[in-house]
Amino acid sequence: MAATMTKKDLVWRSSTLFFDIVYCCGMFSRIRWIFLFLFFTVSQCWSDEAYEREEFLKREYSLMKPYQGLGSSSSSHWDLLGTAMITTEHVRLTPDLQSRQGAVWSRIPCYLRHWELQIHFKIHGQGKKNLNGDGLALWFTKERMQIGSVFGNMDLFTGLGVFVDTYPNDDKHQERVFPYVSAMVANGSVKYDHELDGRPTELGGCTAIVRNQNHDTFLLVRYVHRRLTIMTNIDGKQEWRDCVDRPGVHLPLGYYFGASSLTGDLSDNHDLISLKLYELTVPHSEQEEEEEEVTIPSVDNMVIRNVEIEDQGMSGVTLFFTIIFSVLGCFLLCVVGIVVYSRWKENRRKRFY
Ligand SMILES: *[C@@H]1O[C@H](CO)[C@@H](O)[C@H](O)[C@H]1NC(C)=O
Ligand SMILES: [Ca+2]
Repeated sequence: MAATMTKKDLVWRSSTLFFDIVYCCGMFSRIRWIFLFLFFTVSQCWSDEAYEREEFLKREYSLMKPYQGLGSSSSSHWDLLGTAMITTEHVRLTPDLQSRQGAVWSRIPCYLRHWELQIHFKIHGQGKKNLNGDGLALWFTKERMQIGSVFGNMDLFTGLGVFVDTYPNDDKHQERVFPYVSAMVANGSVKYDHELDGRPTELGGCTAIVRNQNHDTFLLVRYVHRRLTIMTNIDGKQEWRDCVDRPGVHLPLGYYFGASSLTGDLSDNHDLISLKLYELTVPHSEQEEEEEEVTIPSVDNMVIRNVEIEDQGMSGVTLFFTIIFSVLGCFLLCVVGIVVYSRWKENRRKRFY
């Protein structure tokens, strides 16, 4: 989509520039008509491409402007939950206020085998860097409409979660720059570890500086041939960058799309501008191997890492306090020893005189 837009923009810009040149040279009769013809042919081709893409856009799983009737009317394909609120410009999952949870959930389970979800979102607020939170999540899960601790959704979910985590809870692993995008697939018995920012269960991730940006920010989640791909388009350059690419991801059919967000002591506005779901078509021959039905979400060769075991020995802070207390303890022992010794000496002297 984004690429198509850029191409069109380019055609438009170069065409106006060309007109200017043509006008300047004063030869605007024949050349202009030839060029006009060329221009319309070319732009027609590109809009055809865009039109074809539009055909695959599944409106029943997409959320776009205008949001009239969203959540309330019976014809709406989405439900609102918690603090989620509609304006003309966006669906605000949470405002920049403490302790809020909001979500939108698709009403219709999705039975498409190959799909791509494009999310246009905006995270912004008053808080200084790293004094904001907690981020938002996209879901493709068995459950829907549950308020909870995992970016506003329930823990122990079944399915796929993609997180845009804007607050580093885990201050031991400073090497990671936040906001951080990551993905998790769970079968209903795996907890999201908030204190470790989900590290033990993540399939992969990347840093994504998405907060308080003046340009548009997008995320793409693609699921084709059991391959999960996540890309970001957050620099205002209209190009997709790789973030997660993981084969062997097994997701059942008939789950629900959703988006949720949570604020705690720290907050942000978490706004959704659009969610666009595209059905992707793949050659039939390649589909055969995937005929057997998945009932429980899983990822091939996935090991839930125990991050606590990873860092062996004492952390810097523990070591510091251990040393301080040992030194203090020794010092105290010496003082007590000296006092006791001098008392004993004094007593002995008193006995002699
Ligand atoms: C759910 O996932 C956990 C962790 O990967 C695994 O130990 C457990 O066996 C799975 N349960 C089912 C029912 O597949
Ligand atoms: Ca976090």
